Amino acid sequence: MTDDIILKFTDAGILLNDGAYERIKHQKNPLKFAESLIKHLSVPERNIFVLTGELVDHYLGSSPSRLGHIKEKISAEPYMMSKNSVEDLVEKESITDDRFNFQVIQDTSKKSYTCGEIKDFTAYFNSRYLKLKGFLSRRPDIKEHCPIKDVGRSDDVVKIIGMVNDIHNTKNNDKIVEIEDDSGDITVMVHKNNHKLFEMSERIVKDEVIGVIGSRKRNLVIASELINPGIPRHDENSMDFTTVFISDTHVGSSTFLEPAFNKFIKWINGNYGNEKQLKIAQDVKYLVIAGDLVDGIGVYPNQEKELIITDIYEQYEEAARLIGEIDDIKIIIAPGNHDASRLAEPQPSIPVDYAKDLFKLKNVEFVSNPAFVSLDGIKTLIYHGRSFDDFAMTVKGMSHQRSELIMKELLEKRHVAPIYGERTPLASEIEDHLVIEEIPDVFHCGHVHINAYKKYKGVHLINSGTFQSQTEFQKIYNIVPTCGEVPVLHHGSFKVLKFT
Ligand code: D5M
Ligand code: FE
Ligand code: ZN
Repeated sequence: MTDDIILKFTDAGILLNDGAYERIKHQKNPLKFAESLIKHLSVPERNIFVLTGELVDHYLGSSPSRLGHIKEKISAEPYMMSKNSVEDLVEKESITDDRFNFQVIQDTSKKSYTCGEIKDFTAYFNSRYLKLKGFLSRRPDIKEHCPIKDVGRSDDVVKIIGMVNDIHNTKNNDKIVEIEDDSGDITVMVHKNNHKLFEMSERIVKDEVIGVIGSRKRNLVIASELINPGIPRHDENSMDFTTVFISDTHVGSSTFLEPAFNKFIKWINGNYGNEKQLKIAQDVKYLVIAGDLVDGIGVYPNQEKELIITDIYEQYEEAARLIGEIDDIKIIIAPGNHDASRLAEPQPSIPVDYAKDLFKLKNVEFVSNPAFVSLDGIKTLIYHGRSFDDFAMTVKGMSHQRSELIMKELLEKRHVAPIYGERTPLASEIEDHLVIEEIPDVFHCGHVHINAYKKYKGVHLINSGTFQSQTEFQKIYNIVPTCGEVPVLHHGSFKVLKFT
């Protein structure tokens, strides 16, 4: 029954949020109710909508004329995600504190359901293709593109947009990129002697969407330009406060550096550090935690040998005890691959059941991975960084040590995890939530346990390292972590404070 309801809506291109699903499920005849609701919503083709509980309420209590309003409301906001719905689930005294202007712009927690049908898989890639093609189509250089199936009809300059199916080198070491769109597929060749272009082609990954300008030669397109969806240079927003970025604390692990973390907590509360550091602490308004708050259990073989707390609930209790010491600062927590959230990305926020004590803290907000939030107008894209493993392993010149290069590439590709089916588990839902829809002021990641920073086209790319010393697993991969080095944006300028 449950799946039947979801299936009916996904067939009509409608996503249900938790509230909507609950209301529909409790109708006398849920399937009949679903059918009549879908009829009234009349979703235009190719658009994906999120049906909220509030809209179902409107429908339940409305006359047909009121339904017109519902239609309007949904149609106007096809991709809008409403505010974090986690608070609906917890009894938590919410703080109405005017000092903070915290807004969730995009959070996928409880917003996405998949019925697990192969159809979802197609819908997922269609959604990705259409969104990324949208960015490319706005670029003057590739605006006038044609469907791949029409390439053979003209010998002129070829301009196409496609999703990458495969990349390999020929015997001569030229690059071959197989791309497809919704009309067909074609082989693109990049000559090794076209040095600059070839270098760019080395950074192409499977399943990203690119634009190609070139000329046709028999059944090949010889590329002269490769185009990313890209980002324009971003104007900086002014900031009269400080935001602190951490990740990968791994509470519960025997390698969690509690003394360093305690120093950090003392500093953030204004009770530790030299004069300069204390001055920074005074202005801290937000603390962002980009995943792997706890070490979790069973994440990799023999992990339990390195655990001090072997119960996930107790790990979160301990995290709540430590973080609960922080006063007067808004704390935003996203999950990582060690947290108790679903592993497939987008990861919904940490489930309430696992982290009750944390949820009770009045100054803590929980968001998904990835999440897009506004901190007093500073737009911050939070992403744990699991896809960095795929980039480090498969793309020339990329490594865990230089994650800022990967972050730059993700921004240009407008997707936080383009490679499908490798190390990063992705949920094939009917909408691709991993597309970077809006340009952030700050792109904050973790996962690699190594600090990194770069200002790219006006965007702060920050990797916040770790509070965990090297594990046995990381020894095998030769990953040397930077521990207790905390990046901050102090009135817009980047600084690192050390707590080791
Ligand atoms: O990741 C800790 C570190 O280990 C980080 O630098 C990434 C690396 N790592 C984790 N999983 C993998 C896989 N599967 N391949 C390669 N490198 C990996 P953490 O998420 O904290 O365990
Ligand atoms: Fe980690
Ligand atoms: Zn991680």
